[in-house]
Amino acid sequence: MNSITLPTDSPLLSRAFVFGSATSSFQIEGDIDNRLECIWDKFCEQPNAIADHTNGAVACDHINRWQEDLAILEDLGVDAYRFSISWPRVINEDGELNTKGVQFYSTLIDALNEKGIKPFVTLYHWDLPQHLEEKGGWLYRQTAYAFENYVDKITRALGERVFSYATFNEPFCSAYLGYEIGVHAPGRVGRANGRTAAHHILLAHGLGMRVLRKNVPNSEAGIVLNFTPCYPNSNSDADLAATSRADEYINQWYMQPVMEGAYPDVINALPKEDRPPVEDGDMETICQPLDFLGINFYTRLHYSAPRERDALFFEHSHRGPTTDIGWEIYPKALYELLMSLNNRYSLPPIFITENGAAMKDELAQGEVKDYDRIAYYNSHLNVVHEAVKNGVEVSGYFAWSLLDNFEWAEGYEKRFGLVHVDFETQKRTLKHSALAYKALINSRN
Ligand code: IFM
Repeated sequence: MNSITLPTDSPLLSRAFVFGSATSSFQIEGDIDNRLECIWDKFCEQPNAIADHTNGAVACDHINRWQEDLAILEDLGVDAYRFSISWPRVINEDGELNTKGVQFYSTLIDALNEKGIKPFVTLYHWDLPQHLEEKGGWLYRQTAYAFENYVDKITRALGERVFSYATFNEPFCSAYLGYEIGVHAPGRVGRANGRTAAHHILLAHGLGMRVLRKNVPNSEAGIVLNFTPCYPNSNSDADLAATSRADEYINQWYMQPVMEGAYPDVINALPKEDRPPVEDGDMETICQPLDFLGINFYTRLHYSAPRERDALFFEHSHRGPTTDIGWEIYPKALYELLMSLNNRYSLPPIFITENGAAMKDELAQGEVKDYDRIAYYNSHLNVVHEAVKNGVEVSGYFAWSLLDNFEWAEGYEKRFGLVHVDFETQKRTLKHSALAYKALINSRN
């Protein structure tokens, strides 16, 4: 497939629908000498933490090449660019602003606005300053207040030139992958750790939302959650019950507190010592009205009854067909997710803040004919169209990612970009998926 095609009367083709692309600071920036160390710098030093033993020292060298990257965004014709601010680049150890770091984002934001590209900023995309980790990181309640200070300082500096602020990207990944199973930075393990980290991140979200309302009332404010819809491996009662526990533990654990100020019932299945350290007033702080909910979607998973004592469920490996990172391609799960969230919650407008695929790309004669990635985008955008037709308010879609970049524990081997990056030369090459995305964007009236 070499094009992305939506029905001609699709609401996604109205100019009001935002098409964009997304990146994050650690994954693209490089230039680590001009910022504080973050937990990912440290994690990359651990033997075997990263599949190809790389790190973020150079990444896409975006700090030096941002103008070239901006020109690519302009060429694609996107309405918006979603990127994250590196907390360790803009706040010094004493909690005050690093003016050089702020200047970088300030210039980028002005340049985006000049070109009519809306800046969508994520305040935390996993790069916690290492000095805060050394005090306990997200296991330490005070980190939520350090985040509040960071949000206060950076929003005073950047102000309402930013169209949209998201407090966090994928709290699940920071808390569960980083503090519960240890496959992401900072590499800690244990259920109590995971639940504690999640709670402090959610608290930080609530504190951050209050600051956003005060400092930048005319910018949009919200959060980005990732969802991996859970499907039962069979229709047995035991598998169905385990699947619902998995959904509560993986997905609703973040959604329900943010939307309704309560943890899901699965919390009662945890021993007391593994439950999050909720203090009076925390749940009210976490549950702030949102201007938007960002949804990141890539795949689904299957579950059955637990096979070990103390486990809540058993997670199966991905079924085929899969992308190069091994995740099942199943667009219907995105449709079902959007419909089920819309039925269950009173939702603000949704942005699909990430969706995309790592594929085995081949650069040959200056071209990457990634028709498999185009098919992925096509099928997922078409289910978003279906959900909108069926009453879900989706306001925009961001392709993950603009550039091939540092894919966390996978290093540089898994490529998600619309744009191919040669990490030796830093040459950027638009893949055929970028051309298809551009054609879709330009086909609007
Ligand atoms: O690359 C990541 C991104 O940082 C967060 N969401 C998922 C992407 C693909 O794994």
